[in-house]
Amino acid sequence: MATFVAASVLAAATPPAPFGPLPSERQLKWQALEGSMFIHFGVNTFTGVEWGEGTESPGIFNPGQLDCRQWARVAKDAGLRGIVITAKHHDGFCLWPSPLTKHSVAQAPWRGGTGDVLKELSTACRESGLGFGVYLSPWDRNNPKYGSGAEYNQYFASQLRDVLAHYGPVNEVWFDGACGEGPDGRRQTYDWPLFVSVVRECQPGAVIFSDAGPDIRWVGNERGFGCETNWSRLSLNEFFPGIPGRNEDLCHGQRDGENWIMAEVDVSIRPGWFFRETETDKVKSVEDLKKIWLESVGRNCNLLLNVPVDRRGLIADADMASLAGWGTAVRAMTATDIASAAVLSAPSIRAPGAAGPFDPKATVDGDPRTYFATDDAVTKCSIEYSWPTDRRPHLVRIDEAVELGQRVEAFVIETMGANGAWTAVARGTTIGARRILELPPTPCRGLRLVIESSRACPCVARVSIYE
Ligand code: FUL
Repeated sequence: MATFVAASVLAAATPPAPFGPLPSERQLKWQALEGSMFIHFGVNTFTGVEWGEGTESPGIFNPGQLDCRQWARVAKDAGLRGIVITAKHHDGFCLWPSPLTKHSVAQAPWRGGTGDVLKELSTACRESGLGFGVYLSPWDRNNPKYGSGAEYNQYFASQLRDVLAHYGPVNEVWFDGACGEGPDGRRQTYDWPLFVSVVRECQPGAVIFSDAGPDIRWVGNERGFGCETNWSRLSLNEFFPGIPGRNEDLCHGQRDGENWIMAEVDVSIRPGWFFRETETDKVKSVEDLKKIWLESVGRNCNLLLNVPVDRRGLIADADMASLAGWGTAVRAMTATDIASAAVLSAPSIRAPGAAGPFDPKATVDGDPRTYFATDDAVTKCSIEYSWPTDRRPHLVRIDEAVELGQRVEAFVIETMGANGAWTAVARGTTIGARRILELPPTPCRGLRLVIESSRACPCVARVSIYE
């Protein structure tokens, strides 16, 4: 008999089988960053236009006080974990001394033509433990080869190699889908498979962003939100960079998409992507940034918050003030997690037992690799957190164990009042890497996560209940 019990517990303790497409190592690593800073900087900073024409003189680029360590400090204080810089925007001006063109910092008065923004920024990011990413626009309004077909594609591939080979680890490569006219009115057909292969060869750890992945996708808007129902899935064979008319799909993901593709929310702290003095009174407020955080990081997306550097080469005071206030606010909002001090229970546990690996404790142990799970056949379940005295949680965060795929489709957060009755206080559909929900400010003695619908047995890695 004893042998039989041990054997059946062992059998039931088998981990759940993966469901649907799964994230790669590089995707998992990137997802854990949650938020990064985007920096648009270049000749447009000095002309005030959004899309330079490629005819700007490198002579205008002279950010006399440029300090990448300031950028890194501001990003870090705001709680962001990486920086992605426009190494080259559509105007073709290169922020590094590219040997392949004369349209670069090497022709600028800045640092007497010996400056290299990518070198200074990659060093600052490494020193501060931030990820370092690059935006390299394939659309190049300066390069005479643009529009030539294979010749320009080879040129762009060499330029990519140049950027990816000389500045240490790059964690994100950002491809804009824009494909306009070159200096002589010609358009280019981009060789995406070639560009992707160069990134894989030079920086196998870097995720590649575009409307069509192959690692992470655009969220379909530049206003700072992900959709409430958001699958980290997309059938890549239906998409290409710059694809028109699919923004809804990009926002929601595709429930039955064949590839694992999480969304990134890119949004600017100012009305434009590049710095303009005239927009300094329109810098987003701490409240605006909090809303963006809840609706991006809190909706299974990573945030890429653009903070354009000014003509001095510094982040301006107004932007710094909003970012610092926002960082402080998010830290305060998430400082007190009362889930780990709660008494935990769940009516249905995979392989129940005193220290079962799939026990609800896994949701509060601070280890993203452990998770609560139910038996394979159980797709509705709940986990309850209770306290001996009244608590006032204002925010709940739930993470699925996405290394096993995305499963949950509908859930409710209920709280228990002093009279012992349960009331639904928040609802959601998908969870994914993380879902953060605000709660009404009513006291409660218990809170439970009720999963109403899941496509396979739920696997919950984390529940944080912030008071
Ligand atoms: C767009 C570009 O055309 C904008 O200038 C900006 O860089 C934005 C992030 O991507 O497609």
